[in-house]
Amino acid sequence: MGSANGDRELFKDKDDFVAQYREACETFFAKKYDELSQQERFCVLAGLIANKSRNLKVDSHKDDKEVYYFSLEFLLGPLLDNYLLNFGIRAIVKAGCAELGTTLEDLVAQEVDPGLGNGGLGRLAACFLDSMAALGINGNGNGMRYRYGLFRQEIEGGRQVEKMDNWLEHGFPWETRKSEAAVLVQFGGHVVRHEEGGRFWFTQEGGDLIKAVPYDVPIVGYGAKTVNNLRLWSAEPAAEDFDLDAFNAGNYAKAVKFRSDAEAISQILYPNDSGEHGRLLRLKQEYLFVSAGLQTILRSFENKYGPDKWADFGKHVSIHTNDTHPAMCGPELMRILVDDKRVDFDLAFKIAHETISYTNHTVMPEALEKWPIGIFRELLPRTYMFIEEIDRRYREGFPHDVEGWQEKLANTAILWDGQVRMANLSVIFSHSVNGVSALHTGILEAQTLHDFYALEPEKFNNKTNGISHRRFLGNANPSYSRLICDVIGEGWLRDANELAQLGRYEDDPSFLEEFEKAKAWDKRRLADYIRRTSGVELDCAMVFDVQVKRFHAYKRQLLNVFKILDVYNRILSDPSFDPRPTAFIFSGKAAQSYSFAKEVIRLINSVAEAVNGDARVNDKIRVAFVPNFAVSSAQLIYPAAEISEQISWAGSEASGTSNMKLMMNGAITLGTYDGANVEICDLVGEENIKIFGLRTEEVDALRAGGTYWAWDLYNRDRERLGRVIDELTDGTLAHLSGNFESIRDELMVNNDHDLVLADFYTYVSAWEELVGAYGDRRGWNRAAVHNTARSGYFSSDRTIREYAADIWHIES
Ligand code: 26Y
Repeated sequence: MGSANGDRELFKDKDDFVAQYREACETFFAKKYDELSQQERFCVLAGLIANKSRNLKVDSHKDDKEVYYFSLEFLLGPLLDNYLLNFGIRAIVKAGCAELGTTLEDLVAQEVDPGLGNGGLGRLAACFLDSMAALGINGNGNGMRYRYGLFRQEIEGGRQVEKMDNWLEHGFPWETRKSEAAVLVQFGGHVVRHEEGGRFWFTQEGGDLIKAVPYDVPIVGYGAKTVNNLRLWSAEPAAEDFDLDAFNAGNYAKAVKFRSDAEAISQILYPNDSGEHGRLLRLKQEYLFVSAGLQTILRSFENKYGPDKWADFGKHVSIHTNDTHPAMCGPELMRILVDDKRVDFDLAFKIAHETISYTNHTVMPEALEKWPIGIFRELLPRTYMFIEEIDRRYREGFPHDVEGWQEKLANTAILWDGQVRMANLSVIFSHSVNGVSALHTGILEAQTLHDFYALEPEKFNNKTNGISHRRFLGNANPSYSRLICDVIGEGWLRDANELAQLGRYEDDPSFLEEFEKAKAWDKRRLADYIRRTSGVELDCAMVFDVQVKRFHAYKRQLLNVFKILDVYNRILSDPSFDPRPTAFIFSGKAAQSYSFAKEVIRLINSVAEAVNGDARVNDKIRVAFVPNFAVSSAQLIYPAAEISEQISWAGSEASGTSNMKLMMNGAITLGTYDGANVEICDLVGEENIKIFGLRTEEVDALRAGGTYWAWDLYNRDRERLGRVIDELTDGTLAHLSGNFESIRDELMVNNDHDLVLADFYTYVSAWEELVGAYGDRRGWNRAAVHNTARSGYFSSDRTIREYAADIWHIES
C-alpha cells in the first residue's frame, strides 16, 4: 500500500528511511544498527516515528470544538504497525528493514501489547481514537496509566493462572511524561462553609493531596493530517516529603509509605467483575482521572477564551463518558465551576448538562455500578454535596401527576438505599444517553432505563458500535488486504464503505480462489502460533471455528463446549455421523475472582486434552485454547477464522465487537439474535449468516413463565444432552485436573440461568447445517466475501461520524 499522506511524508524514500534509522540507532543507544538486539531495534524505530508524530503540526481540525473521550480503559494494542499504516510509510519501512537484514514483521512482534483495558469497552475507546483522528475531529482521550495492565494469562493443568503484566519493562516509546502539566487532586478531609458580606462559599480542607501526572500519547490519524492526544494519568505523592523519624528509626517501609499509598491509585486495572474487594481504590481511580482531566480542560479553556466565558463552555467542549466509570464528571465539573470559578449553581448545572454525554454498555443489573454513600461522602465530601443537591432538586421537580410516580422516582433518583447509583447519576447529568446496538438501545428504552426514557425520550439514541477497519483488516490481515487492494484499490482504508465494491467479485471464480489462498495463509500463520503457544497441532484443512472474547456465563462458551462434547460422543457412537472436520479455537480471559468462568476455561482445556489425544476422533475434531488473549493475538486469530461464534443468550450482549471484526475478515457468523448480530444479519442477509436460538421475547417469556426446568431437558434425552451433562462429573474429562461439579450445579441446581440447555439443540443443528455447507467451497467463499463487502458499516469511522453529528454537534 502506497502513501496516504501526500506532502506530510516522514521519509523521502527507502534510502532516506534507512539513513535516518541508522542515525537514530547511534543517538538512542550510541551503537550501530548491527550491534543492537531486535528489541532495541524496535525501540529505536518506534522512538523515531513517535518523535516525528509529536513534532507534527496539526494540519487542521474540521471544527474548533474539542471532544474529550473519558474512559478508564484504552486497550490500545501494539501501535507501530498502525502508525506506519496511518503515515502511509509501511512499504518504505518494510523495504528498508529488509535491506538492513531483518523483517518488519519481526520488529513489529517485539512491541509490548499494553493491556490497559478489560475487553470490548476498552478496545472500543481505542478504535474511537483512531477514527476521530482519521476524520479530523479534535478528539482526545482521557484515561489512566496503569502501572500493571490486565493480568497475563497462563494455563497450568488446564487452569487459568494470572501473572503480573509488567508492560513498562522496556519502556513505552510512544508516551511523553508531562511533569509540568501535573495537577493536584484532593481526597477526604472536610468541607468548611465561609461567609462574608452575605455571600457564602465552601472549601474542602485537609485530607490527602495526590499529584496526577499526565503521560501523553500522540494519536496520528489515517493520512497523518491530524494528530490528537491521549492523556493517561499516573498518581504520585503531592510533595516529596518523607517520614524522617521513621527513616531514622530504621522503618524504611513506613518512611516511604506516603509514596506507595499515592502510587497505589494508578497501580492496577480493575477486572470487570470485581466485587466489594478493594473497591475504595477503584473509586479513587474514577475520581482521579475525572478531576485531573477536567482541571486540565478548564485551564486550557480559560487560556483560550478568557476567565468569564463559562456560559459558552458547552459550545466549545464535549465530554463523553464511556459507561458510568467517569460518572463523576457531572458533579466534579460543577464543583470546579462553582467553587473555583465562581459560577452560579444553576448555570454550572446547565453547562455540565450541555457538555456531558453518556454511553451505556450493559443491561445486566449486577454490572451497574453503585457506591455506598458513606464511603463516597467520606472520600469526596465536596463533590458529594453537588450530587446530593442535584438529587434533591430532581426529587422535588419530579412530576407527581404520572401514574405510579413513586416507583418511577425510586427507580431514577441518584441516591437510594444508602447508595449512589452511577447510571442514574450519568443519565441525569447528560444531554445524551446512547446504547451500542439497535437491540441494546431498545432494551435500555423499554426496560433498564425505561422510566428515564418515558420522561425524556429525546435524550436517548442508538450508536451501533464499530471497529477500526484499518487495524483489524488493514494491519491484521495483510494477505486479504493486498487482494482487496488489487481489485478495488486502497480507498477503502479511508472510506470503509468502498468495501462494498467487493460485491462485484462475489461471483468471480478467480477472486474467490485467491480469497481461499489468502485464508489458507492466515490459517497456517495461526496454526503455527497455536502450536508455539498451546502445543496443539491443527490441521489447516479443517474448518476454523472461533470463539474469542472475555469469559462470562452470558456469553456461553459453555454452550460451545457442549456442542463439541455432543459431536465427540456422536462420532464415537454413530458411524453414520460424519461432520466436516473442524478445529474449535477458543481464547479469552476470565476475571481472577470469577470462578465459574475459570472453570469453563479448565473444561475447555480438559476437553481439548481428551479430544486431541483420542485417535478415534482427532482427524475429525480438534480443540485449542490460545492463552493470553490480547489485541496482538486477536490480530492473528480474526483473519484465520471461518466460523464466528456469537452465542450469548438473546438480550444479554450489548453489542459485541468481535462479531464485527470476524465478519470483516470473511468469517460466517453462527449466532443468536443478540447485540449487533441483528445488524450483521440485516446487512448480509439471512443466507449469509446462521442465526439460531431463542429471541429476546422468548427468553423474557421463558423466564417470566417460571416453567423452565433444566431437569426436564436432562431427563428428556439421556442419550445426547443428558450424557454431556453426566460427563461433567463421571470422570470422562477428569484426567487433566478433575471433574466439573460446580458447572453441573450451575446447570442442574441453579436451573441453568444462561439457558445453555434451552438453546442446545437448535445450536448444534445450526452448526451442523453451517459446516455442512462448507463443502461447497465456491458458495462458502462467496458468502465470506459478501460478509466483508457488507462490513463497511461497522467501521468505527461511521460510528464516530454519528456521535459527532448527533451527540457532539460537530462537523466531521
Ligand atoms: C465496573 C467495572 C469494574 C467494569 C469494568 C469494565 C465493568 C464493565 C467493564 C467492561 C464492560 C464491557 O467491556 N462491555 C462491553 O462493551 C462492548 C463495547 O460497547 C460491547 O460490545 C459488549 O457487548 C459489552 O459487553
